[in-house]
Amino acid sequence: MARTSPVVNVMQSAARKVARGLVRDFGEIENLQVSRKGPGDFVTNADTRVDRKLRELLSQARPKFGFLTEEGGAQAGEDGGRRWIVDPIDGTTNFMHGIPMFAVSIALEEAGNVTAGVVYAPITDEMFWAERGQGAYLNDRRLRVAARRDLQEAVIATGIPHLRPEATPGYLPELRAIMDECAGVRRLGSAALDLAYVAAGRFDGFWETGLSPWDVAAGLLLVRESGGMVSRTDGGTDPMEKGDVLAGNDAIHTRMLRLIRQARRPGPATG
Ligand code: 2AM
Ligand code: CA
Repeated sequence: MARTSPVVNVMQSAARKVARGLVRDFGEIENLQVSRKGPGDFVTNADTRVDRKLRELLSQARPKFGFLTEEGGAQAGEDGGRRWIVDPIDGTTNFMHGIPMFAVSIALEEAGNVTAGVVYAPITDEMFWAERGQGAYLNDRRLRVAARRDLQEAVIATGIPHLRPEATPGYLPELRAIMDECAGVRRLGSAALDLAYVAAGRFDGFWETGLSPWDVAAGLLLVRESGGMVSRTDGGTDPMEKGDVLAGNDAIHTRMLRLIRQARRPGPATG
């Protein structure tokens, strides 16, 4: 049986509390889908409400910690070394479209290192959580990344750039290189869940750029604590700071890194 520390209890309980409202809102969104106006404002309100509620719940439990949240930005705390990194709804576009792949992501950063993380998917009621040095879990079950070493058998998740035409020419060769070599590419639309699924061995690998720290802070710890490798897509060691993530078991990570590097290399001059 997995034993949660007091701080992880605080994180899980905050995530579950706000999730109850999110499940209700999600039901409402299914109705709003058919209205002409769509659920846009409703979702923006849900995002800010959950952000505020999480800050309230976490501050009650740990009054001195600071915050970095998607909706509220950075707030210094009395305890300068510790802060919560929070994404109230990761996968907002899915949420808005009535697609159930979204999650609440909460990480605790201490002296620049993420030491605890939870990614909670309200619709499937799956609590992914990890503590530095203590392993990663789905509910009570210990997680390990997938053992598959052959990319041909691997299912790889990615994030396709959207509304960033400047990113498209760089991304397409990477996608092509990976899709030509693996068993299938998936695009869930929530980086936090993508990383949780890598930790759980559902996905064998994941890459995406253009992310923010709150999208990946908890998920990166999940992958590390389930025995996986994480880096930037160029192999650099600060994926969270750059919002540039490559994750998988060591063999898949190495293979993907090589393919992405090759895809980025300028082609031979022609003409
Ligand atoms: P969100 O749902 O909280 O916006 C999907 O590719 C992933 O990218 C999701 O985790 C999504 O988080 C994130 N994302 C979407 N748009 C983004 C943007 N403009 N900047 C950073 N991250 C973004
Ligand atoms: Ca997000």
